[in-house]
Amino acid sequence: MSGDRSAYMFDAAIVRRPAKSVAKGLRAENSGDPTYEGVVAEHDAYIAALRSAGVDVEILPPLEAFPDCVFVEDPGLVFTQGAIVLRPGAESRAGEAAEIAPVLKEKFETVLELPAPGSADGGDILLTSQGVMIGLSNRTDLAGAQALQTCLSSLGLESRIVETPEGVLHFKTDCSLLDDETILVTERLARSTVFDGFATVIVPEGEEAAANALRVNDVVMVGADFPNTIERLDGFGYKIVPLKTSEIGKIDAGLSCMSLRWRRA
Ligand code: CIR
Repeated sequence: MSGDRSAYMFDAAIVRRPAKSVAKGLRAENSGDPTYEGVVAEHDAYIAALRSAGVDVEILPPLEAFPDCVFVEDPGLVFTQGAIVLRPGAESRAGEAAEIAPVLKEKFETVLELPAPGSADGGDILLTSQGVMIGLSNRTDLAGAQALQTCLSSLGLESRIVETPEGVLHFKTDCSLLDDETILVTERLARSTVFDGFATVIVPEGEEAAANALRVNDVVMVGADFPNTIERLDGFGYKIVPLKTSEIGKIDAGLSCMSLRWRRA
């Protein structure tokens, strides 16, 4: 990557308030609807944690027409070098791109739009100290991933296309950056060679959803319902901020998906 700075140092972020329609959010399996109040409480705690970690957070208004709009990570990508408006792979989320575009244009001098054809979700994109990884999934297809590589390269960012395990929503559902050398990853993703060249911490069995953690500056935000993962990371010396994710977890979400984060130039 352009690489003189850590991939987890952020001073700015965008979040979007949950819509009342969030109870209708997409999910692979139904374990009951999340409550609006519950999602709001989790979202409020998340914003507070970002702010305590030293990030300026701008809060966008909810979009009732888009039940999944709180997952603002998916329709866009942001870097110090510029932003990219993506094309979300789920039909019900496609319109979120047009909603995030003007926000990004206000904040970044360079804003690229993912050229057609293909789709790509921000949840499939992991920024590391060794470049950007683009996970192929049901939301990010090869055409979208290749188009994204062109955009990233014009921002001066190197990237490579990798596989997401079968049946997993997004690449980052199963992994997150812990520091410049280390990835938190599920056993099933660690079995591939994707993270050769990195150290890995494997998420304990039964806590796979904990893999979508979020390193921000000095802290690692981790789902509060995953005590074994928290203990493991604590043992490695990471400063953990546990955050409740049980409501958003019902609609297949974790911690990275609720913000777009970057370090200002
Ligand atoms: C969806 O299926 O699109 C939402 N219910 C969850 C999106 C989670 N996004 C993410 O992890 N980046």
